[in-house]
Amino acid sequence: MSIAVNENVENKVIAPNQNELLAKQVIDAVMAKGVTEFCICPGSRNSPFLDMIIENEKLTKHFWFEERSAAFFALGRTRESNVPVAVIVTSGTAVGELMPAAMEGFYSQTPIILITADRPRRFRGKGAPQSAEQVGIFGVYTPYSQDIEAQEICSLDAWDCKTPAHLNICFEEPQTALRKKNSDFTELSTAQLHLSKPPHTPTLDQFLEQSKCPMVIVSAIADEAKEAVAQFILHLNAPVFLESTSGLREDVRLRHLRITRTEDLWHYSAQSGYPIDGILRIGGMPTIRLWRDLEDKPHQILVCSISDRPFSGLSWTGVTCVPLKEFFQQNAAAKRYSSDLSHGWRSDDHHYQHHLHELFAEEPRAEATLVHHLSNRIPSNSMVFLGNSLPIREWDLAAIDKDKHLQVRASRGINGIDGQISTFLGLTQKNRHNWAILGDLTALYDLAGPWILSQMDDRHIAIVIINNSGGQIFSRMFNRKECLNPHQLSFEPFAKLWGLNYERWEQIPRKIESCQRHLIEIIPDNEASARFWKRLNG
Ligand SMILES: Cc1ncc(C[n+]2csc(CCOP(=O)(O)OP(=O)(O)O)c2C)c(N)n1
Repeated sequence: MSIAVNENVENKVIAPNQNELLAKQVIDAVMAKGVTEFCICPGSRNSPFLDMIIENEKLTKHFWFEERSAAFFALGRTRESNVPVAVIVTSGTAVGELMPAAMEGFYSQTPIILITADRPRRFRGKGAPQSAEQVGIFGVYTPYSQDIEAQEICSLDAWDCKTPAHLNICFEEPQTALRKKNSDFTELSTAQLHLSKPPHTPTLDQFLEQSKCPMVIVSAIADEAKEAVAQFILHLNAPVFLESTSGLREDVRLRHLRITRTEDLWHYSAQSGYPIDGILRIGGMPTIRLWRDLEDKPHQILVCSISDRPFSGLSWTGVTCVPLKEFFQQNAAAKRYSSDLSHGWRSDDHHYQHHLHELFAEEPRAEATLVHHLSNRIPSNSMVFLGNSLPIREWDLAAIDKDKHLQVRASRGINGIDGQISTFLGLTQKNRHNWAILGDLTALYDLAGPWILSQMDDRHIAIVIINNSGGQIFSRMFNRKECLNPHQLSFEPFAKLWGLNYERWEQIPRKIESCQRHLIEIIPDNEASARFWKRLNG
């Protein structure tokens, strides 16, 4: 039987450094059980634990990027040392990856402790990026489990120390927590707002009636809905961010409305005379940062989500879940915004794009530049699968604008870095060239994926691994190198293992020969990438 110790408490007072306090309480409770060894799988959600554990010299730390192996390693260490070992993972599929070790630990009576970071409870059922229903996820295999938010007690006193235990820790959003940390308690009213009843979900008509400066974001949509959505945006005439998975990013008809700068977007749009007061999201869950910022802006920004998926991704507003093609065909004659309103912003964005292209020339080995050139050389009509956040961000920003009829795909249900090679191989088509672009850790996560190749008929497959020696998406978030899981591995033996033709590129060749079954390792210059981002976004 699962012991759910803490119930949801509404409208409680939130301390400024709540994430640190909560993390400390959990680590203290775990150490009180004699634990001195931790397997750490860094991610953004579990970051409140990291400094605390790394700085504690009494603790032994093992860094992993692959949660399934980390949990099995903890299992082995626990059996060897006769003392429970803890595994700390981030939210999302990282949690699911602990299941096999939990099952083994249950039947072999091995007391590992599974510590999973989660988003605040108010996100549950919302399908927000990298958040899943984690409470009770291991079922009977973790007879002791606790779900804990700030100011609740973490205790392992009632744990039998024989079977795996699960501690699910709900951290406040990093930016909310940081803002609270840097401010006084006058912020508490905003925090309490988060925990109170969500405002109602506006219909499209209500949204258009109320929003004076809206921005549209189009994320993944079905191919059949593309034309109806394009027509709707054209008529609406409001600035739009087109994610590459929308299939509309390169649509010339929308070019004059397309915004490309996403960094500090609130600030820059307002500075250009267009203070965004409403976001109209169309399609899947947006990947851009702006969407996450919205969590902090209830009652400041009006949000209208129209999707064929039932997830709003925000704790404080819902979603209109409809078949997109029919919905936008019926709503094609929506309100029209004047071009004058957003003229300043769109022209500033144009300068930004110019600067971006200058940087492609000046920083030829920056990762985004390499993605730009790669997008140019990938054959027209290819399917392009983007495996993880950084390549997605880079493709959205830097891929060429020419419409080559690429079919861009990504697995953005819950943003896991697991299973990406296999998903790509499953998506490949016989009548297209198929290209995957993956980070090195993402590729390493799915080393067995190419197993299926020998059972697949002939098709053009190129697996591109951007080997930047670790999880560089975290380079701006963590000061500590170990959190990036740095390494010096080469993928040449991996290609050989699965009979793939191997190429190593430091620059993208002018002409790419036909790739039948290729593994291409791209080696960017990390310093050039850092300079690139700094020069682009200041
Ligand atoms: C299964 C899973 N575990 C952990 C994470 C957290 N996470 C997000 S991106 C990332 C690092 C990815 O590194 P890499 O594939 O090398 O890509 P890069 O950031 O360098 O482009 C991690 C660990 C996740 N999303 N999914």
